[in-house]
Amino acid sequence: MDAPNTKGRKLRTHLAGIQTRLTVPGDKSISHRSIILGSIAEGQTRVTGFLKAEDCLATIAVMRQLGVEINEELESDEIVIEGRGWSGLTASKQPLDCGNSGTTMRLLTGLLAGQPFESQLIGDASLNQRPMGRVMEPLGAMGASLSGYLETELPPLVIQPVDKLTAIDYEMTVASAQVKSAIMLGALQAEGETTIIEKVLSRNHTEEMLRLFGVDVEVKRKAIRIRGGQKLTGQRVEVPGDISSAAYFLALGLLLPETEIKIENVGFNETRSGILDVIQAMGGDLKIEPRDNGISADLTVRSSPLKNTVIEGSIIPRLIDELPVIALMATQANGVTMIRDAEELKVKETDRIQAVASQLNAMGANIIPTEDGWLIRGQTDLQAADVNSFGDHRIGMMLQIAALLVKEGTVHLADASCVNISYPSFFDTIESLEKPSEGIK
Ligand code: SPQ
Repeated sequence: MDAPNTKGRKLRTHLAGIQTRLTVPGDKSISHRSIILGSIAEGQTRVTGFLKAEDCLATIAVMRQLGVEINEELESDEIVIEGRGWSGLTASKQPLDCGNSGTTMRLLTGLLAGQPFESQLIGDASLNQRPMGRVMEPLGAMGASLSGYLETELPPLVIQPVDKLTAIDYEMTVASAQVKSAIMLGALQAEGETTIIEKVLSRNHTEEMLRLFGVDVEVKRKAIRIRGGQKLTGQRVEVPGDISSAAYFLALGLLLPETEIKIENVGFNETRSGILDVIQAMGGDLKIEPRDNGISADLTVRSSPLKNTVIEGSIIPRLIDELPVIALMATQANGVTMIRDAEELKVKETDRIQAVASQLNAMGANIIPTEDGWLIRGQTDLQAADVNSFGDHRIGMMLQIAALLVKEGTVHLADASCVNISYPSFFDTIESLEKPSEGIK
């Protein structure tokens, strides 16, 4: 495992009055899945718009270790995967390093549970603290042989081959797309038909992409049915911009005075668009222009006085990764915002409930962390401070947006290079923001 990359950075501060348009890099969830599904498909898969960031590059490296040929076409900016089918993967002599990526480790656990060789999955210090029991339990019920570090449910994980996997009926205990996806990848290698019942819907990229690759997945309300033994066929995958990356610029456009920001070609999927509902509930000026491709939209935001809101219940999985920057928006709104039912934030790359509260409070915010969210007092003046991302890309990027609201002094971010996990060009885009004379055409 590589040593963590912990470079600090003096953040850009005090920005006002910008009119700009930009694009954000490809969707992280779809990029991971394009590599994993392309690898087990028969034939070639070509991916455009792939996110070349540390998490997705970890998925590529792992699939290469399992014998898959994955090439970058420099001229066309495509990733080309020579699919090996379900039976074409080969054992890796070395452990499979998932880096910082929960998606890589959990989806790979589902895939490797049905393979006829032993695998070891390792990760960095953050990933080693993230719960894997949530995938070990349902896959174990299918007959998979999985063990965690020293009999815990934490990584590293060892996956032993078994004679066969058997279909299960499973009611999800957490709203998690990673768990749901791991079960689906196991189910496709199992005898019989697996049923997954979701209490609260989580992002549905795996269901949608399995269908694209020719798999019959039945989704009726909260029940997913999937038969074992189905093959995947190589496809073309177009990855739209990541709404989780766009979220930082949506917040910026709303919070900065005299500002308009248009973000083009952002992935538009009902299971991921909770932040847009929240912006509207807070009275934000947001224009959504869906594109003809049916998968993305152009989003335009303008400076707005925001009002407080309550965020809870079934919307939480639809905006879980955006909650740190939504919390920042709430520090500038009128009144107290309450966010609850978000206890999953405690088991992300860091404890995001504590990280958001401690770092924004260090900048002058008034946030009370709770067991499952925050109480956030609005209209607080943010001031310069030394802050820390704790190695969590979403905390680091949120703090940079907060710094742009600071009028005086220096904001230093420890562990700034973690933005490379999902958005390597983030600080370049921040540096390029300026006030053009003509505005958006
Ligand atoms: O991959 P990882 O590390 O879990 O990344 C995060 C993120 O903030 O980028 C969470 F920390 O996103 C998850 C997301 O929270 C990506 C994901 C997916 O692609 O399936 C699903 C969500 O996690 P979960 O546990 O709710 O399924």
